[in-house]
Amino acid sequence: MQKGLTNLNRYLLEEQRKYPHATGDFTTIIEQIAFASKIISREVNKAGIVNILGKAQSVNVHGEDQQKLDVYSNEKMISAMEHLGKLCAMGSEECEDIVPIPDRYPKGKYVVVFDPLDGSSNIDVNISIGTIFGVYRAVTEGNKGTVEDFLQPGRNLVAAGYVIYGSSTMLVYSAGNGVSGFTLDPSVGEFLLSHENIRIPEKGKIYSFNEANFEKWTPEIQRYVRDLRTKSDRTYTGRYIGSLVADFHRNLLKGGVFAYPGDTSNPKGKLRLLYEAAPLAYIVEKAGGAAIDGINDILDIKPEGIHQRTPLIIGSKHEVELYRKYMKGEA
Ligand code: AHM
Ligand code: MG
Repeated sequence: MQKGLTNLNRYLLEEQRKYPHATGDFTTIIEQIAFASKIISREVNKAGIVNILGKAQSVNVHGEDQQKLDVYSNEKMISAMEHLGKLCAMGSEECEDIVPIPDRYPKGKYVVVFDPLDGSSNIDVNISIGTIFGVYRAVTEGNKGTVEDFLQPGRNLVAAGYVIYGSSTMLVYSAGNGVSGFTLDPSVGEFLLSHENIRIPEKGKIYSFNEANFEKWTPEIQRYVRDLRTKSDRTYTGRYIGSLVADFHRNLLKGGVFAYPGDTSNPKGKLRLLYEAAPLAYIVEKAGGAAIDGINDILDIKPEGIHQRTPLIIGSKHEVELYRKYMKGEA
């Protein structure tokens, strides 16, 4: 497909045509996620301005504004999708319980999970943040989604993606058939195909850990990081933004490993399996990389609760598989 001339909608329609039995339900869902993300992108840009000006005037606005932007993004995602008639429930990092579809709207066979605005504490310093999403087919009968529909391993995802609000806004997406990237052209308000068939390098040169937690890691993790620095056949460089989508996106394009392991304060790590780890694991595997919790593939883990946390080690196959070997005592 022609780069720069193919918009997301055309791409989705052409993909849909490859599956003669496709109903188009799925295309509609992704289109609406993209629509919500354009609105969020606009507000994130505005919030940046408000925060910078706020700071210059010594007005402490950021704490409250960030909070509001999380909530705003959550509302936009929900309102973009609840009326479609394609979903039976939604799950959001911002909501304690699953989000039902209001009675006034028809229901459908999919459920969507999302983190509406990840890394929002970075807004006031102009650092990229993002929206992460995943789509599952519901597994329970009836048209009211239940928690059971969300407690599926990531292997069952039918699509996943993220939007990064960076120097440009980009949507990266896969429905199983390769990973594609679309860049928002604000002059026409469209996501245009900019990155076809994204493949993560087999080996990378970047490692992304919050090394301030070093003393709280197990000896195996400490040894892995130490060996990357000193014993590896490659020269590594450390890059850590502290904004998952931005750290992940960079490593997806350049190669390397991002990790938020468990530590003595948070044995299960910080990141959420359903809204953050599984969708990004789906993307990375479709791009030729890997994602584990240390031992298990992230996509094989069946969540026990919708807000379950998991250690996340994700990126190029070489670095991720090496990490697994360290954890198993095989390296
Ligand atoms: P959030 O969901 O509250 O925004 O937190 C998630 C963020 C991720 O984007 C990032 O990878 C991580 O927290 C960074 O955590 P830390 O500051 O502990 O390194
Ligand atoms: Mg988050």
